[in-house]
Amino acid sequence: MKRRKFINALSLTSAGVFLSQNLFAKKELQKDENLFDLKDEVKPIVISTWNHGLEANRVAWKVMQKGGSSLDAVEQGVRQTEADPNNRSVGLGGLPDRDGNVTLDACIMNSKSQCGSVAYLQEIEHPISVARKVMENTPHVMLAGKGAQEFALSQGFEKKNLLTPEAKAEWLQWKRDQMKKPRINSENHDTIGMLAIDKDGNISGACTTSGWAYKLPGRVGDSPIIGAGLFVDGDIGAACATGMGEAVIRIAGSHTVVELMRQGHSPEEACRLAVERVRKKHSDLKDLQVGFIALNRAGKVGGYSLYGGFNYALKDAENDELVDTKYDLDW
Ligand code: SD4
Repeated sequence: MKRRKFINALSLTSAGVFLSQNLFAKKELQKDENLFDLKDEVKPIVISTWNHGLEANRVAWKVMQKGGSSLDAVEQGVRQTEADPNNRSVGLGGLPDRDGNVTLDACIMNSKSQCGSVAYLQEIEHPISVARKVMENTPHVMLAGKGAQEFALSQGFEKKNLLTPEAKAEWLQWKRDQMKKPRINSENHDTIGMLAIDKDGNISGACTTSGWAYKLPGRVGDSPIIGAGLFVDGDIGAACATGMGEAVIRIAGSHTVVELMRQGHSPEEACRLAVERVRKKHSDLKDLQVGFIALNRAGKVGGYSLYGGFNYALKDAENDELVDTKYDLDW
């Protein structure tokens, strides 16, 4: 191609790209305006996974009622679950790995895309608060293992034995049962993921778990991974995940849900499409439970799971309830 022709072709192509980019931007904007009708004031709402979310939501709600931010609300909300010794999958009382060590994963994120996370943290009761300290007091997003524990101690957290006698007894029984694989959702539920929007329209999310019971030592799930277990985009909304973390990581689950909302899908439909993607990427769906919940910036919420039995707790000025999600498969 002669030089002039090449330059002309180039400028035509660039003009085309510029034009289509502009059209695209316009289309995106129109879509957003349709999707998020923000003419009405956004009403605060908090949702969280599973029935332990009911209590946690009430704590979060009180924080927002007193004028606290959604970030404070989700942190305080899930701390309630972390401190509950009767909960076998979060914080104190969580079931250990196959060697009997309780190892915790957690992360937190806000509307400004600020986030913090801890993985494989041991002997600290409130990983969510350590994750928040990582976000606020370090230049990093994620700390793991011994370093995460040392950081927690340096921030004033105290060591505590998290393996309660009851959880220890269950672990020993599991060993006697020849290490059968626990089924997520019926024997091993579950992570608490919480999403909230406050009166100022700020969205935040938190996710905390002791992970897959009797996992291989060193295993880290989706829950501390920004984009997998939790994702927040202040322009769009937020999502979090529960279930088989490996499957959630493979599709960057929570980020996928938020991107689907960006494309114009409702929270429930975005969660359903993410579940569909998990189905497409796995040939063996046996015992592969995953569930997502989502909240958009207009305060609309939804959820969806692969198998039945998943629910989320919802709290706003009028409601305090457990919502069963739609799902694809029966157990
Ligand atoms: C994990 N997603 O560690 C967590 C566990 C969970 O339902 O949510 N179980 O894989």
